[in-house]
Amino acid sequence: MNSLIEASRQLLGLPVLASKHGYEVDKFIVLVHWLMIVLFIGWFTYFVYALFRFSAKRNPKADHTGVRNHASNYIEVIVAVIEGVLLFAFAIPLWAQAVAEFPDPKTSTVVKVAAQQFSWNILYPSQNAELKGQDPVFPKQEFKWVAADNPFGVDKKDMEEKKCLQTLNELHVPVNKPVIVYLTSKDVIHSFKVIAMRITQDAIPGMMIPTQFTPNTVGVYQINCAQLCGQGHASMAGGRLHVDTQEDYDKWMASKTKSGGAATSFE
Ligand SMILES: [Cu+2]
Repeated sequence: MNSLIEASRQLLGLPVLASKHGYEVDKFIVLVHWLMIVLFIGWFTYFVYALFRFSAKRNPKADHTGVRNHASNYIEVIVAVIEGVLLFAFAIPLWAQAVAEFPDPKTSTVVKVAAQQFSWNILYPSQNAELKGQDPVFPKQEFKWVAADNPFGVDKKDMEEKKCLQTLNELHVPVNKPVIVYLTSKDVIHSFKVIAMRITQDAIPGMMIPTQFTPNTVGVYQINCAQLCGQGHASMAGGRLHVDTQEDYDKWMASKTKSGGAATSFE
């Protein structure tokens, strides 16, 4: 079964996969495609058959009785059963697993992401050494502090004291460690999509929605906006997820926060 799934992944040309749970998503995509292929071949064959069988030449007089057997009913029931199996045996368990295995923030890389027209703002929690291994601590935030140069509405002084890093379009995470992204938006509805991680989550103004994944391959991956959000929508594909080795990640973080506080960087 697994080699058949793998062969199908290759045949469908599914994109690069770099997260732990992603294979299960691919498996589901493959199964849905198999069903679609079978339906396509079935319908197309019937279409060609109908062109000849019911041509005006062969049937000069209309038949008002129509279909006399129940083949189409049986086929519909079979297709519905297969769709039910896909939903209850694959899709729902996949989702239930993602919810049940929500990682512990203490042992995860936790970031807040605020989407805006047309980029991704990323806020890291306090990098103070004494806080490592504890629940992430973010700077104080207020709606009234939100401004063009302060998308998270943070208290800048508090941010400096807590050594919190803010970046633009550049999300670094260490490999093989769960990542929790708390998503929101500053303006309209966006959608945070990292294809290589097989995650997509809407970013909605006024809400803070968590999404999670565990990257398992070092590399640089594109962050896309999957919700048409305005004229510059396409440029949101400029977001980059850097999956680093723990060593490289520590180096990057140190280089950004070494200035001793003012750890805000807008690149
Ligand atoms: Cu967008």
